[in-house]
Amino acid sequence: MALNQQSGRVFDAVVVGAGFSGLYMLHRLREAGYSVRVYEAADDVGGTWYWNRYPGARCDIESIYYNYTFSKEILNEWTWSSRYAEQPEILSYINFVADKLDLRRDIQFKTRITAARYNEENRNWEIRMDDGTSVVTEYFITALGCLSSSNIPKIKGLDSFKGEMYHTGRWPHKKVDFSSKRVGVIGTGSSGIQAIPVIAKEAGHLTVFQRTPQYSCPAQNHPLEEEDIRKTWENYDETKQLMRYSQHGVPYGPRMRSALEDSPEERERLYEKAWQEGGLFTLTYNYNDIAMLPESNETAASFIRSKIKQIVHDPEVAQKLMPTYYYATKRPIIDTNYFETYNRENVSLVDIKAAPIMEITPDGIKTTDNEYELDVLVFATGFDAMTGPLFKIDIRGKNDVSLKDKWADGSELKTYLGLATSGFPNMFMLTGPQSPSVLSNMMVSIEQHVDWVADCIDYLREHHLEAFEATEKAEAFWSQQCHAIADMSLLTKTDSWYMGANIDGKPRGFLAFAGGVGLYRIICDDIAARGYEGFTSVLAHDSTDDSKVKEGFFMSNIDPQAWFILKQLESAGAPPMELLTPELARMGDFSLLAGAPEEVAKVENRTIPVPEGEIPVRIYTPAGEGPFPALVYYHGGGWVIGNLDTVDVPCRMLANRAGCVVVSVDYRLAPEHKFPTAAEDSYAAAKWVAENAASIQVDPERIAVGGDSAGGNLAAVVALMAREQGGPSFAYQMLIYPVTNHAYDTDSYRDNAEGYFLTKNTMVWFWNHYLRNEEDGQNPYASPLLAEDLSGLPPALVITAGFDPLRDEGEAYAERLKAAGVPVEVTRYDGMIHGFFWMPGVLAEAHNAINQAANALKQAFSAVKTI
Ligand code: NA7
Repeated sequence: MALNQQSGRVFDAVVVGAGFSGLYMLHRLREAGYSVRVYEAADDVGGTWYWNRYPGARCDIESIYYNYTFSKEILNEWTWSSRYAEQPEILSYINFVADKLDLRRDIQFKTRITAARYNEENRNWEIRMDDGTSVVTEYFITALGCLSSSNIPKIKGLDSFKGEMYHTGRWPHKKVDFSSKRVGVIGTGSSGIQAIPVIAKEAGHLTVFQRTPQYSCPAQNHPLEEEDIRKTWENYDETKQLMRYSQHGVPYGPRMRSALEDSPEERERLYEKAWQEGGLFTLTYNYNDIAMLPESNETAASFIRSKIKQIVHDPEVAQKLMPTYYYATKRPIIDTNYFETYNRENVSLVDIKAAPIMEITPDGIKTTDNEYELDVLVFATGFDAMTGPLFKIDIRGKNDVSLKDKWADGSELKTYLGLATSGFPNMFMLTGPQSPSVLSNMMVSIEQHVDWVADCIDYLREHHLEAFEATEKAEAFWSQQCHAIADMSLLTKTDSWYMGANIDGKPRGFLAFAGGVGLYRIICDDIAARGYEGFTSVLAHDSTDDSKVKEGFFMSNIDPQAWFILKQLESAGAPPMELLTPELARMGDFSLLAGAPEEVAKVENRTIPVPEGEIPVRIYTPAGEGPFPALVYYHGGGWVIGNLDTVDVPCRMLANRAGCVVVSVDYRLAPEHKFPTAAEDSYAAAKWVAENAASIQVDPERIAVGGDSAGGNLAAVVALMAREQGGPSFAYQMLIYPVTNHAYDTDSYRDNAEGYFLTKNTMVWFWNHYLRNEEDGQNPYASPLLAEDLSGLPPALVITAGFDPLRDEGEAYAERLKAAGVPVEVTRYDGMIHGFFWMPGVLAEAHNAINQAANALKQAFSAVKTI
């Protein structure tokens, strides 16, 4: 309160930084009628492109995609001169936009924000500037850029150097004259690799001090014709959509093929073609597993090493330039004549990993084995990325806790969506840590963040909500996803600035969301559509609504992990099943969700006879001495899709955990084989197990039937058939979210009609393929819930999922079984979605359900034994 009283003007929003993100944020909010002030330390707009003026600085994303897309007019009025624009041209573009939208009138330049403090009572922020003034704002928005805090390593003697010193990220506005001078460059990241060939042309002698050799591919930069640009944006909406829902923010993506699927010759041909074409993603996009599998990665890495060997004449120098880390686990680099530069007489390379820098002397650099006299020293040593710029401001949230203290330990860096963090209400971070930002085309990430924040602020105003804050639960969840996704790739296996590894003492941890900009957008949009789940807010003091706090993390109670998987499936772009042919629908591969198959003592594929033919089965036999009890298992998939592989993982787990033989049945599918084929095949398979028990080490007295979804339906139907058609008698029926009735009129159908995972339309599509006619739907062998009498059936386990159209019919069946005197254990997994039983690779609850089923089977089998 006291702080606020001393403050000057009051704004709806204060934005820090006038780079691409700050400028668009200003525009969006101003257009919506908010009062906004932007503060910028520099004396003009540009952000990254204002500061990084070093020779050779250019963008690594094709210029035609490295511009704002929010305005067609702006897009049409600007023409890029080359494939990869140089820094001066990008800065001109930013100036052009700032002029066009008249943005400067709301920007205060040459002003650095030193502190930002949240006032809990007034629910606003006090922002302090380096000129001693302060203002108050409801929303505090950081548009600081991810790479704006330049890193000059603390090398002994740094200040003693008599010559000129520069950092690429703080380059002077005047031209630096290298002619005839002895120049040293420390650092061979993107900046060093862009600057080195240009400096080499001018310098008397250039010495490059390299710590880690880098992979770099040619940019193959070339002038652009206006026609090229026009063509790109001819299909403006489509191109924009492609970029927005892509992995990296460009309108193309990787080929869906493993590098290991091609012959070495074919790989070589494709890599060579990519090398000639140039570009940031061209080489990696040949395959979709280069950043995932070490063996695939090595194919690309060794190709680039072979190129270095070809280009660099001196084999010793070439050897020093050979990188060994996993390719593309640092941001890939594209260059113009980088490796060729080492063939120049006036360039030498010093390996400072072999002989580290001891100190900087007044005359140059002293390494453990030599001294290098220098007139100019250039630091191309990168940035304290992502968190560095935030920590330069003393940001304090609730209870006066500073952001720096909150994230002091790397493992504690937690944000929700990279946009917000708990304890810091009404603060938004544009392209913050744990957003896709640095892994993408920044322009796509920036526009998405700005649009989301602007829409969010509109929503809060409309609903009279204040103190908008991420919950601890939400940020813990998000951070866990960020780590899990990064850990699935090779990204975390390399020391890089993505990991915070380039800064001494900086806690290690992957700093970005590696799931791609498409998935990220889907997630952010969904969270907004659900009323900003994962955030809390408080009703404004003047609101007439008497409920005080709007709560919410996943108010719907869906398990966040399950929800996350749904979003991933959505972003993979698979169309709803009902729009596909059965053949196409059967091609879906969900093996990642199932996880790695565990070892089972024996797994055997066989065919068994059924009426009019034969069908495959897979028999899993656990370790130990038989005869074993057995579970005859029917996979799900609406009688239309699914096979033995779909349920391979849970079948293995059940065999091991329940200590039983599992016979997984590949019954014939609809629509080729309509009702009652699947039911009859399933019954025949169960009879076969009973009749051939001895030959497969099974005790015929202890056989259970089970299945999930349509497989649950078949298990229930087989139990009915056995009761009515003379056996065999089963010890148990295990029904996992079973289909039990050809009807769509339950609450769970109403609540979950549009998904999650299984929709009403897909269920209708399944039933229509399965049944010959409406009458079949009334047949208890299709709809066991309609059977007149359920007495005398085997004891049952019924598992249902909270977010599943089939929930109520499964539970209704359990109730009817109970009413008929059948012992039933029924469990609803509240936050779960249909299909979760075969997703142990990604869902903890799948493990719980499989363990529960295995225990129930064990008990049922032992009950039979003791009778
Ligand atoms: P980078 O990619 O962080 O590169 C910095 C370079 O400086 C890299 O070669 C580092 O070697 C080297 N470095 C850093 N600290 C030291 C010390 N103490 N001694 C010697 N060498 C050091 O920064 P850039 O500016 O090139 O690029 C940043 C991003 O801008 C880039 O990824 C694109 O997204 C655009 P190391 O590899 O750490 O051994």
